[in-house]
Amino acid sequence: MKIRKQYFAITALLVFTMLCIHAPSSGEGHSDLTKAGIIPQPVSVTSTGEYFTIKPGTDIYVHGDSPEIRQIAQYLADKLNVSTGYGIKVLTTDKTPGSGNIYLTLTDSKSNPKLGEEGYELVITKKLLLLSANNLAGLFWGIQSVRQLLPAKIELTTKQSGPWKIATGTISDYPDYAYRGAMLDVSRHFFSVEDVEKLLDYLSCYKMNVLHLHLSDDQGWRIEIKSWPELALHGGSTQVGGSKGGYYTQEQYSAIVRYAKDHYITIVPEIDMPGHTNAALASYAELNCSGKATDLYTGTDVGFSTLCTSKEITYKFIDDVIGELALLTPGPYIHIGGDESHSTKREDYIPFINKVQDIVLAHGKKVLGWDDIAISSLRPNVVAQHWANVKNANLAVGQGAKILMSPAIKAYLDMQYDKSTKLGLHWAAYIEVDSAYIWDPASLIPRVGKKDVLGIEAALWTETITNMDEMEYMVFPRLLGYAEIGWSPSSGRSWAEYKNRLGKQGERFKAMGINYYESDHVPWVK
Ligand code: NGO
Repeated sequence: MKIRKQYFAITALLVFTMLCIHAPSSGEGHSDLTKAGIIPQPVSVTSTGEYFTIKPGTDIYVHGDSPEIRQIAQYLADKLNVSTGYGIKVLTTDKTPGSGNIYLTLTDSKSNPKLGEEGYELVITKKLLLLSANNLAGLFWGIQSVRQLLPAKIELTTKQSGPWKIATGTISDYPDYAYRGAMLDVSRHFFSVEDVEKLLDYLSCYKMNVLHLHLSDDQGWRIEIKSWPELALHGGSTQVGGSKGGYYTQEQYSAIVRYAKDHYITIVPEIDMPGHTNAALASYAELNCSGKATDLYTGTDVGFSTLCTSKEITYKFIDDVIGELALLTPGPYIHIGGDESHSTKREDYIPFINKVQDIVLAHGKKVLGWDDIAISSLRPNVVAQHWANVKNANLAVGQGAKILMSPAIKAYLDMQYDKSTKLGLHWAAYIEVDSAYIWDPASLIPRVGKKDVLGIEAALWTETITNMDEMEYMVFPRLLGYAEIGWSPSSGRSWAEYKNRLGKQGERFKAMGINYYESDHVPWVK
């Protein structure tokens, strides 16, 4: 009897220990791929219940020798080598590599058309981690999934001990919306090239493919324009609160664009007009109807400035600025602002916006503008960015335009989480992490459906945000929700399920050194 009791106790202990090993708390080393908890949630995941392990001797093989595919493979190797310390190499092959390796290959888009431009497939067996896609962007997004399949310590910047296990199975994944972005206002407070690059790193982790830079406003002009040098020199010299501002030289701006491109992100530059233009009006007297330059502005009011819409020189100025910007912009869009032009008469605003659209088109770019521009005659392929006015969104759709969804009540990253948040504003709403996630761009506005929506953009205005730490606090963890809304199918989406996946990301944020808001709505895994 005693022996049986002891036997029972030992068996129970063994089972318990095995359960502990097999059910790690944070997804680390989980053998069930469907429980990996990737954000954004992949379209389909099936598990085969075993592990692929990255170990000394693992290399990354690429099919074909294009520099771009090697660059993507090297990006993965560089990430893995820091924390594994394995010295993983990038090698070229034309046949499936041997056991224990990673293999990146481009496939014929006809063989898997549903993956589209940005989708990817991961087939993970005990022997091989195979990542394939129709295009380079798909491979790059697939790598972001691989990062999240590994333990959080993969993100640390010092050598860690393994094991580096990835559950086996298949992931087939592609985005719901073509445009998945964020906006950074570098005008109210200036952010350096390094800061912007850090933000680009973060966006790419969650498969976001656009960064919109709000380059001019009342408080600062942040891009060098060679034909109008005072814009940056004088108009960029200060910022909110009166401290020193800054601007990007064209070389620096091009470096940002290149860095973004290497992360499969498009930069959308914005020059806001005819309102939000005090920095320009302070730099050049001739842009004012009065012929007198204004003072630089370091407060946070809106709606008091306007370009002089009746002067010829105004359109020469715009043509010069858009011309230089278009040459710096490989992406399709130039954003013309158009919001809150409260000091421009409606009868002046409409022809102004019409003319500016034509200037952008003449420089070979497409027009993006805040939804206010919908009262003008929208040219073909214009995109209206919805932020506050539902009527404008409907007006835009009525003219055949697509909508980019940035509703301030849901997607403004400068909105406070709740009453206790020290940074940010709350004129539109308090946006807790759950509220940021629980909405659908295809049904938020009556009569604006999925076919009308180009995508989603989360906007960070920076009246109160002065540095990277503060930026991270407002961005994380809400950004992941926006990324998921943009990428994953909306069917079956639920906060109750998402919050657990988000909770597991906390240790990744920590490993990446991100200053995030530890919302008590989220079950953080410590
Ligand atoms: C508004 C305004 C911006 C402010 C922001 C603050 C738009 C499109 N124009 O959004 O100038 O910075 O709110 O939340």
